[in-house]
Amino acid sequence: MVLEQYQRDFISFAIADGVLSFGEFTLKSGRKSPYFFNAGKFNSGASLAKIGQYYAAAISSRADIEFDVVFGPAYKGIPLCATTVIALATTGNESQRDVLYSFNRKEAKDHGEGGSIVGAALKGRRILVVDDVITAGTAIRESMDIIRSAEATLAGVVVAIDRQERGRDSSLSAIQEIERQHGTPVVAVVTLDNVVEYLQEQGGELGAMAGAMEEYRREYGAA
Ligand code: OMP
Repeated sequence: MVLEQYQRDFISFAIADGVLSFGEFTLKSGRKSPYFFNAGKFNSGASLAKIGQYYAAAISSRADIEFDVVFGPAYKGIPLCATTVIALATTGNESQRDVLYSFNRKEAKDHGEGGSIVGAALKGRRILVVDDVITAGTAIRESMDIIRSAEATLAGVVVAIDRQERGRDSSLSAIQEIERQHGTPVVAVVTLDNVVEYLQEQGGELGAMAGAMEEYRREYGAA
């Protein structure tokens, strides 16, 4: 497995900004993880601009994914979809340069323009969902429901990190399940394997973290 330069830059940047941290964290699933990825810590203009470029790089690495709208599920997906389309406008593949974006409200608005989607309408369009992390897949399935009820098509999903963990009931990861059940491509800027490889390359204190992550992977990793 070859770590691309943008992936190496992304991991280094996520560690420096405290987005990727090491310790003991209890996940939504109840698992105790030696690392956590907190996208909410991309909280400055400069870091938001950069994260958009990493998502754009991951999307551009898959020219086969054709989409009209980048959709960011509330709340964490809202700045992510905006920064991603801005980055695509300058660095995306030709067909990805001028794409639309939208996001949902958590509570539908019953006055003014009404509805629960802000930005580009979804109906009849091919939608690329941008999100932070998929672990068990609960959050992403909500987005899939929104797209289905809007009579739109799910073209793909892009996340910052694929934790490569199996779901509760199968040996597949939530991402693998989505790919198999819906035929939907899921792209990650980096995977857990990429992070472990990066940490091993760095050695020292960071290298020591790789061992704990591999141990976690042995316990909870997807097939
Ligand atoms: P699922 O909805 O189970 O797929 O979990 C995704 C959510 O877990 C994210 O949207 C976060 O709220 C949270 N999470 C992280 O943000 N970073 C992690 O490294 C791990 C989790 C998690 O709890 O699994």
